[in-house]
Amino acid sequence: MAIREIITAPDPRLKQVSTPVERVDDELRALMDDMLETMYDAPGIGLAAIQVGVPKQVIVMDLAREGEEPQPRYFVNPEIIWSSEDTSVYEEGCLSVPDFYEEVERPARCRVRYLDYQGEIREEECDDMLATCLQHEMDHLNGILFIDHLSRVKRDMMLKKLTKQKKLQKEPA
Ligand code: GNR
Ligand code: NI
Repeated sequence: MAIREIITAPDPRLKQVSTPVERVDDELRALMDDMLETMYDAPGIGLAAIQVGVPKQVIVMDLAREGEEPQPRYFVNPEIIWSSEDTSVYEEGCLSVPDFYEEVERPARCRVRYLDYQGEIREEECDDMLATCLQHEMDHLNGILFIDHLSRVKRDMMLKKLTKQKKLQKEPA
């Protein structure tokens, strides 16, 4: 397993639309293992493959709280097959948008069909943090960041600060 570099905005790679996986094999499981390790190291509660530069429909997640048993989850080729009319609002963050947190409104519940770590087809009804995180990650697979759900003014201000931050990191002290 290896920790991979997480891409941060603004970066054109984060706008790519990810393509479906053809086969869940050992090579794909190695990617999922790396993604999980990268996510735990960050730390974060979810990660989409495009965040490490791989435009495949792969998501890893662990919503266990500190001190609880780890609960790694893997979603390959996820499809949301139903979303609730009622919505909920969560304060979201993103490893690709470091240090910014804003409230985002999304369907409160959804039903997802996906392939698991073994390549078995599964369906699950999601609510609460699982619904929010899954929709956040599915957005990544479509090249969308949580800041794309905010007003243009807020988004542009964040992108400007992120660009400035990147410049400062590149320049010698
Ligand atoms: O670690 C993360 N926390 C989080 C909090 C609220 C809503 C979504 C998330 S996902 C984020 C990790 C990440 O960037 N996944 O793409
Ligand atoms: Ni994210």
